[in-house]
Amino acid sequence: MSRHLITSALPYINGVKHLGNLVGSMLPADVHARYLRAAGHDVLFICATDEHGTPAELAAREAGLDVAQFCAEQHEVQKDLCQRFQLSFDHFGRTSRPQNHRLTDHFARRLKAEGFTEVRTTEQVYSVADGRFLPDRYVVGTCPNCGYDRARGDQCENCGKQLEPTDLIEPRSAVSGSTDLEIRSSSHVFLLQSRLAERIRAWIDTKEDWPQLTRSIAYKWLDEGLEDRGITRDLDWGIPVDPDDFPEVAGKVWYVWFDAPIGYLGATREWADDRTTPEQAGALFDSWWRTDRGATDVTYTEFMGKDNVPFHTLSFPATILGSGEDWKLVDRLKSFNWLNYYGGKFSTTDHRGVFMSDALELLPADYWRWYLMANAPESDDTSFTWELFGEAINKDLVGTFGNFVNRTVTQVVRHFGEQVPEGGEPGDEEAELAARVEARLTEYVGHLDALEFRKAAAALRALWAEGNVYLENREPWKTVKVDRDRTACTLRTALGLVLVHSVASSPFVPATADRLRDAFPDVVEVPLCLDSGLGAAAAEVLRPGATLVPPPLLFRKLDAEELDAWEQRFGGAESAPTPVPEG
Ligand code: B3M
Ligand code: ZN
Repeated sequence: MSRHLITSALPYINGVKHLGNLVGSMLPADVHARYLRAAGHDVLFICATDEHGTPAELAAREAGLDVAQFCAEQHEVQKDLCQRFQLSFDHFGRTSRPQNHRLTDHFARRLKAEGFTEVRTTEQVYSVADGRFLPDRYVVGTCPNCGYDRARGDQCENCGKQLEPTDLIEPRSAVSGSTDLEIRSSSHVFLLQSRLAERIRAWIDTKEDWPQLTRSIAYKWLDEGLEDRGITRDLDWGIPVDPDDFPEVAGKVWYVWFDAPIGYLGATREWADDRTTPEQAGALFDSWWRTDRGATDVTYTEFMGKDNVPFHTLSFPATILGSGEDWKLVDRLKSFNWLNYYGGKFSTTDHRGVFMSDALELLPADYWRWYLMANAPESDDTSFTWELFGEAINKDLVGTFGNFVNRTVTQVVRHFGEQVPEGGEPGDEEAELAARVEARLTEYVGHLDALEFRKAAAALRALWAEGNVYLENREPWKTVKVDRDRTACTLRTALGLVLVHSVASSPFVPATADRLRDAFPDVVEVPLCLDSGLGAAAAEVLRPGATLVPPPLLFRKLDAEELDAWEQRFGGAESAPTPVPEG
């Protein structure tokens, strides 16, 4: 048994997440957490809503709510959706909670003490009409490079050029549209990342097992020269800077990307505070995060979309390393490409694509979990289409998994009643099946260990298929007329495989797995470990005569009409935004 700390990128608070967000962080993190628990490990799985920054302020304003109230409501909305998707967080916290405030203050103070901060004066755009400084991306105007008239102050979306807000022609506020803008100077705390670059590079050099996608993004930034970053902002909403530590920037808040990753620790502290006494909470928290206080045996794995990689390979490690304290750094970092919707982006603002709330309105979580993970955008961007979705459900879940379970249970109940059939002795075919199941399980857990989710899903699908092959070879529906013992042995073996499936499938389709496990009330409490020996263990615990409670139909087939109707409702290929012309 080993100890595993798992975090998913923290979903931003400004609205319900779409399926692309889900498959790029929270869902694979959950599959990993469930796998490790099923394999008998000690797991702490942490997530939270990421609540600070300008997008939260603007979303609150649009909703006509005070930002704190908006965040409180949206936190509950997201928490509920996560539960309904069966995301098995040990804690789902909030970056706005006091625990995160305290830790953010702590890291800022440590960075200052170690000489990694500096207060600098910057020139920034101030909107007179809005009465506030505008972050770069909230200044819009015409791109000096290509003439696109909605370029943002940080980058032109059309030609890709990196910009400064002062480069824009006819700049205006994205908040109000006002052109009454001024350049004012403002002081900010800078994190001196340039001084930490060599330490970060040396640390990344040790991560030879990281996926290529992750490493190449990190090295690209290091090779371009890691720049010092402003880590405070002129906003009202955020974690206020402690004026005793940084009097020059009193009244400002920490930049959202400074406090958000600290939120992994903040949410862990919330978890510890919830479950033990104040005296013990600190030690419990430390045992997961402080390598000098018990966390040396913890493996820490992070999950995120590729756009978040620089923050997790460079900025957050800079915070950790610069603190001069022995905090845990990430051991394994799994990043994902984009899931697109018919080749175009899912868009929160245009409400393009399928969102977590929409999905659950249509079908139970397991349908989505399976489709998304079996087609996870690991090596490349992938596209959601209703056709592919229908195929994954109808072929894999209905045709392979559901069909095997259904045929087995139907035959058992029809010929032997609601119990594990007695009689007959396993022979060569059962031994061969057992060997194949063991090989499939070895392959499956190997891919799960390697965080290769598509390959793991393919191995699981192959394991499901073994059951159908076995039934077709043994033909219990025919043999029952001539050889009852042989049939009993076949169906008992098949039921053992159903029990195997209930454990093996639990990371991907947990609700279905639970329903299958409930079919065997006599062994529902018996621990079965998800490893290569699962097949033998299941056969061992499933004694002849044990009760079988026929499970309800596991999955229903999706027909062409409903898939068409959903495509109409959510938009298909024709809904892709027309690409903006190049250059
Ligand atoms: N909230 C993800 C995003 O909205 C961001 C992740 C934070 S992880 C510390 O892009
Ligand atoms: Zn441009």
